[in-house]
Amino acid sequence: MSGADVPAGLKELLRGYTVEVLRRRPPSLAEFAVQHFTHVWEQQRNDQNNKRCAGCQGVTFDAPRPRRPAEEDAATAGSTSSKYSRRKSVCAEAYDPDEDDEDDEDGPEPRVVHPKTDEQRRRLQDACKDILLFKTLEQEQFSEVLDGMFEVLVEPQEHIIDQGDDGDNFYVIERGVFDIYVQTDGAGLCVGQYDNKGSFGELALMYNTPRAATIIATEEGALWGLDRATFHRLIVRNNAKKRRTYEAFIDCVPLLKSLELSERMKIVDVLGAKVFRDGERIITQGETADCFYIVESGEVKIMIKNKTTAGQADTTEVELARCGRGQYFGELALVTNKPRAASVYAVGDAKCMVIDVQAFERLLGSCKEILQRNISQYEEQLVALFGTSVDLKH
Ligand code: 1OR
Ligand code: 1OR
Repeated sequence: MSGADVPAGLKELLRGYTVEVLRRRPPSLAEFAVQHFTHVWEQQRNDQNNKRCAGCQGVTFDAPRPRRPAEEDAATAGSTSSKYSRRKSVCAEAYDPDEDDEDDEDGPEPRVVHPKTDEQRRRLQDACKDILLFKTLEQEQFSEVLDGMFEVLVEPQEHIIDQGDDGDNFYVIERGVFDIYVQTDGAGLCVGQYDNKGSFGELALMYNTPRAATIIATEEGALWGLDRATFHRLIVRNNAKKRRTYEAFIDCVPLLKSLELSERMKIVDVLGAKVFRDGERIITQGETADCFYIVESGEVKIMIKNKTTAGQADTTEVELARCGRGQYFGELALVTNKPRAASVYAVGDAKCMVIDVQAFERLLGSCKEILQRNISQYEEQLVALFGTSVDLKH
């Protein structure tokens, strides 16, 4: 066939597909081709639509719901983006954080700023200080995130998110208890709860999927929302960097070996990173658990409180084990739904990846067998060490 017979763009199209195959190594080439070319096609359509609608940011909002007091405040304070309007219809943009890396040809997108009083900013900073998704952001990006957040007051029984809807905002909890419901076979099942801390609503925005769960306030509360466009610009782009940083490391974490590459990448997308100084306590025995750790560098030691023969707690601690690079800890309380069984301290400076309990349950369910097996080993070691037999799992 002569060069003139090859339709324009074909080579680039096939080259793009080949590069993605080599990079992602999908299990099914045909299935991946469908996804890849659908994505390319949708992007071309979006580009055309965006050109037709100059100035439109490609996001359609339904009629806004009635505003609550906090939203009114933000609006009258001159905030610059849409408020708490629920997103019903969005263009299907397939997810690829790598492609999201650069500012588009039209230059950087406008920065969204919701003005806040000093008191609001203080409350916001406090609510955001432990949010894992923000832990790997540069300072500049983090302050853009804070600028872009707006306060949302909620009432008891209010549905913040409904499963199946398109994603509009990401939410950080300032206060309040929120139930997580997942619909299976027509029945809604409460699968978990956020208790006055944490965040939700990231999945639909990260992967352009319908909302995966329903979130209902059980009492009056307060949230901070971040709109989809700002979330994309700051968090999803940062995920591309995170994937590159952690790809090699996560590939050699023994616990995660059995997962598909795409599943391992989903773990990277939601993890946070924390550095602990020599001697710093990471986990406290007896406390309730809300996350799980993998050691990225350095070492940690697991210490358990000594029991006297009378069965009373003693303040001295005994070292049970150490964990180094690639090893995990803090799974026991999450698997057993019990308080932390031991305390954990950094030995020298230690950097850990942190995964919250909801992501742990969602993403590591298929690793439960390995986790259970290791917990059985703890039980055997306990017998050898203390001569006591304990059933840690029940
Ligand atoms: P989203 O944008 O899909 C619903 O909107 C949010 O609920 C979701 O993001 C998560 O932030 C949050 N499965 C799916 N989504 C969950 C889950 C969850 N928990 C919280 N969310 N599971 C429960 C794990 C305790 C797995 C259920 C099978
Ligand atoms: P966690 O969520 O209970 C403390 O928080 C963590 O320390 C725990 O999860 C485990 O990851 C770890 N051997 C090794 N690691 C342990 C042990 C253990 N207990 C807790 N962790 N044991 C065997 C003793 C020779 C003691 C079992 C009670």
